[in-house]
Amino acid sequence: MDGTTYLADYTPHPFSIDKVSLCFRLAPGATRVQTRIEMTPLSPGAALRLDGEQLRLISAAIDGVALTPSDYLITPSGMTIHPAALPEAPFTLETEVEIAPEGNTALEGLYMSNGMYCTQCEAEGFRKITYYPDRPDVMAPFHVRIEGDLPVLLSNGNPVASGPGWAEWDDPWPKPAYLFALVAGDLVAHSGSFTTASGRAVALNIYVRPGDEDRCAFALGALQRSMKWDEEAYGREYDLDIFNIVAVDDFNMGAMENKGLNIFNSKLVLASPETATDTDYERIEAVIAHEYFHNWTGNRITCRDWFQLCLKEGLTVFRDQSFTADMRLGPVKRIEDVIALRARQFREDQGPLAHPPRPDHYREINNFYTATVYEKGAEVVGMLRTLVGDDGYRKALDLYFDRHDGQACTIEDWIAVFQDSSGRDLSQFKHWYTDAGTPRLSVTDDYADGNYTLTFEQHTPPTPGQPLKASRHMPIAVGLLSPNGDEVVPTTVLEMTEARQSFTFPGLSSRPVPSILRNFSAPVVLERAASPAEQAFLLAHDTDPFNRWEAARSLARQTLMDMTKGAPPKAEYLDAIGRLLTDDSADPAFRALILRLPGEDEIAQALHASGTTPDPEAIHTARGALMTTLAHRHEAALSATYEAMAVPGAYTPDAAPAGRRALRLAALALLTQIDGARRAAALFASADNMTESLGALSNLITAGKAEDALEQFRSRWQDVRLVMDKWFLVQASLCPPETAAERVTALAADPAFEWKNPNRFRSLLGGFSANHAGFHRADGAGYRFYGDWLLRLDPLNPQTAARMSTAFETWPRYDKTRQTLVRAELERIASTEGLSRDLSEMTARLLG
Ligand code: 0A1
Ligand code: ZN
Repeated sequence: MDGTTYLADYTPHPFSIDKVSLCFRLAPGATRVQTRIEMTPLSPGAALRLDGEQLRLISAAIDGVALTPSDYLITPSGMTIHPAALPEAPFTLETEVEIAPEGNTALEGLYMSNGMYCTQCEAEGFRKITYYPDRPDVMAPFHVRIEGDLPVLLSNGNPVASGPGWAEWDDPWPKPAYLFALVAGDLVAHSGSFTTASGRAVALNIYVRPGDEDRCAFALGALQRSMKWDEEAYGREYDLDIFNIVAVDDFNMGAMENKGLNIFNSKLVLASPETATDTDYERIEAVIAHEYFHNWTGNRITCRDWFQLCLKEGLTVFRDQSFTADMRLGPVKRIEDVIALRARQFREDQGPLAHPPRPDHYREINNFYTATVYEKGAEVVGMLRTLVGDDGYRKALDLYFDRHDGQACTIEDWIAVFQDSSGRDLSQFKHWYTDAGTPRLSVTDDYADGNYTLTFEQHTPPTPGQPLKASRHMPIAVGLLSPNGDEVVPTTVLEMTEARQSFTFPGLSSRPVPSILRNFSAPVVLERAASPAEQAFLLAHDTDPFNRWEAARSLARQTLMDMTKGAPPKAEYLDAIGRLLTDDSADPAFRALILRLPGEDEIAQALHASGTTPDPEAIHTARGALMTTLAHRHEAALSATYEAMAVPGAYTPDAAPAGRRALRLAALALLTQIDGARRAAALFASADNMTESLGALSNLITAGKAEDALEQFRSRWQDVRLVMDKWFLVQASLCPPETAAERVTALAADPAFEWKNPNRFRSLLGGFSANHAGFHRADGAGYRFYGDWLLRLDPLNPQTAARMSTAFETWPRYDKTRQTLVRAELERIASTEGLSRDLSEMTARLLG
């Protein structure tokens, strides 16, 4: 395809960049950027190609001599200096350009958010700031001078000098341009410090807009905990005198790991009990950790090219997941991660957007910041750790840091450190990086003469461009239970490498019950026809918390799938929930996870995988009916749980009280089906924290009794942007599906719908696409509403428009009528004149 970049075409850059000095003279409509690059030619006779977009060149000179227009060629994507104009020895290139941050609505490069200047350079935003080889394998130390009449002027590295209206920063660590950052504005800092293991004092600052400083304490604590954890778990210390975080309201993603100057979406920094939910707190801690961990996995060791994105992202997600597991309840965190993996990554892998963790071509790299690169990338790292063991993993990581510090690396380098440190051959394992698709793993068992044999078969369905799949090397963690519930074989990791493979456990006095894929040891779909009785047995007896939850989940899923075809709820499931509700030995957070039913999209995914076309209305009805049945059946226990889980005293976001609130709200969701929303209304009136306030409001919306509460909520929170995002989100995602399209149309016309703000846009549109039956309404009104808004956003912010288009990725699952409607919508978008490269790549891939 035109404009496609291929992994196979990689060539090293023909110049080394030895030092970069930047000087910014800030002005909203016309910022001047002077750039001085010291470089050495590595390949005599090569032209110098510099990326650059939307720049107005003022001047260019080499070694102090101005270039004339015949020395270079400028195109919309960059500048090429002819070889004849270049010295053969090291030289200095100086340029000056003008840019307009004020008009930058795409939020890439230098832009403005509420009067504050900030930057976003990953993946290819630096080219909108100055002419530069904007590729991750070009690493250099940066010196930055900022001139602007603003109280706070920040960049990467350490501060070296400042005065009224100017500041200079020096970053000694060579870095690629995507890690460059600049922030300037009227900001206040919430400050603290950290002393590293070797005694270096690091100043910590969280910069926010005046008025927000009282919502930063949790983020600062999370940063300190992250710094300590990385020292203990990975032996990694911080390497500058200062670490700054800035919160911005307009941001396309969650946060960004710029060296020494992380920039965050304000929703992932600001938290107070009144404005943030338990889930927000957990996510803030995880993302603060994620960005901080990038300092070593991403910054000190970066990616050779953007195809290697999962080298930094998969590993860093794996690290942040391990961190959260250590800070909170490990098994609960693992279950939450698997729920998210299935909801986002399995869904992606089963549709037209499937791609490997390491793709081999792209048109727009921003379209590859996906669940596959991030979450599946993390699963692949987890499998490596399972294969080499905890000590082997630490050894491999030590080697990785020793061998590659300061380099831009590939997945091959990464696999090599595991091979070299463990002596194992991981060539077959590499398919996890290069192949798309979720393997299906089926299993049969046999018991004879004391020998129990498990036989596995693996098969990966075709994905776009990859019709045939090699067998994967997968760790399958298995335990065996005796019929009385005792564990007779503790967790054992079986290594499957063939398409079909058997493993025998000798010396068993009776046929055991297998617990397969413990802790979800490989990201596969386990196809095993376990009876409801066996699932209930595992839920009661398995020693592996993940598989206990998994047993309940598959019982619930199967029950719901059958109910969409008219079957009654399964007795084994209803009884198991009753036992769990009164099982006080189980942690509340764990019980909450079991009590919460699979979402409608998960049921649709499961129906499709089993060969049935999902009917969104039937799924919605079945899910509601099962909730009502559960509520009637267990009313007394649910009510007792609801009362018992009330958390006395002042709110804290810790895991234990958060788990109690989660269980309380899970019970409330069922009780609301039968109590006329009495409890939800009372909780809404009395709640002193956002977790319970929003939980109560959500239930009132589902019950159709929220109009007054929504008004109250709005009048209380109309000036707090992040809370108003929630107001949009809960209505769009939870309102009755039959009239959801009308509801979101009305919400979109509300003056508070500031659609140019990505958080607000995502709240309404993302909320609506999560309203499964509403979005997929049979008349296509949902698709049309959604398509209209993508088209409206695209000219301003193509990156967010493209990312949001993934709502359409499941269209091949549904009936012909819906398929036709979605295709028509996608074709309408694709044929729109002037469509961005981002959205046109997405629509082309979605259409297949
Ligand atoms: N590296 C960041 C993700 C990120 C990517 C692109 C962005 O552009 C808007 C912003 C952030 C991370 O993994 O957190
Ligand atoms: Zn990341």
